[in-house]
Amino acid sequence: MNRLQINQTTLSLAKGDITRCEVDAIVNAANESLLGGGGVDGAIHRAAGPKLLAACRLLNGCRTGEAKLTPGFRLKATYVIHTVGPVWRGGTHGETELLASCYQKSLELADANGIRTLAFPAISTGIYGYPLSQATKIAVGTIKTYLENNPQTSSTEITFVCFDDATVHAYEQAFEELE
Ligand code: AR6
Repeated sequence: MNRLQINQTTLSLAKGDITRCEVDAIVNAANESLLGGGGVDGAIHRAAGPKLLAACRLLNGCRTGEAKLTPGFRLKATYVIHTVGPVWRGGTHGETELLASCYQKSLELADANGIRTLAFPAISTGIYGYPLSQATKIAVGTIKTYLENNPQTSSTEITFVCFDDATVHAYEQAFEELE
């Protein structure tokens, strides 16, 4: 299964490169400096161009579990929501709550800005080492709860953009477990 409908919002999966998404906002899996890095963060900064780094410099970083908004500059996406996932340290350092907070705060920021279409990467599951099956369950579960509790959300389409097959599979499993 790769699609869920919750009130007015469709939650779905896509395989590909998030920098190419034609959506109102893409989410960046950033670090606390917000000054760029590897993985999806590096790809977003390369695609958006140097103005993104200049905009990020004005934000004074971002704490883990929080989210901040910039324009998308050269991206097709109008905005980038930068959030900072937790580094996996065995699961006993508040990782679950911090990862859930990334999704929650990103959705709140999307609503505050009237964003309708939104794409998420699998936050923390690359360089930060969060186990994929646990991370995807938190992502889907947190978003589902948010949408159930916020029927007036501006989001109509939320996509999990997966860079590889393992990530697609993990989201499919997470969707199935909600049924
Ligand atoms: N489109 C979609 N997903 C992608 C893309 C892309 N273009 N590139 C990578 N991914 P990661 P993290 C996937 O490592 O674990 C940076 O240095 C990737 O396969 O990007 O949160 C930051 O500055 C994985 O599934 O983010 C931080 O220091 C997912 O995106 C640190 O990495 C997240 O992997 C954050 O680590």
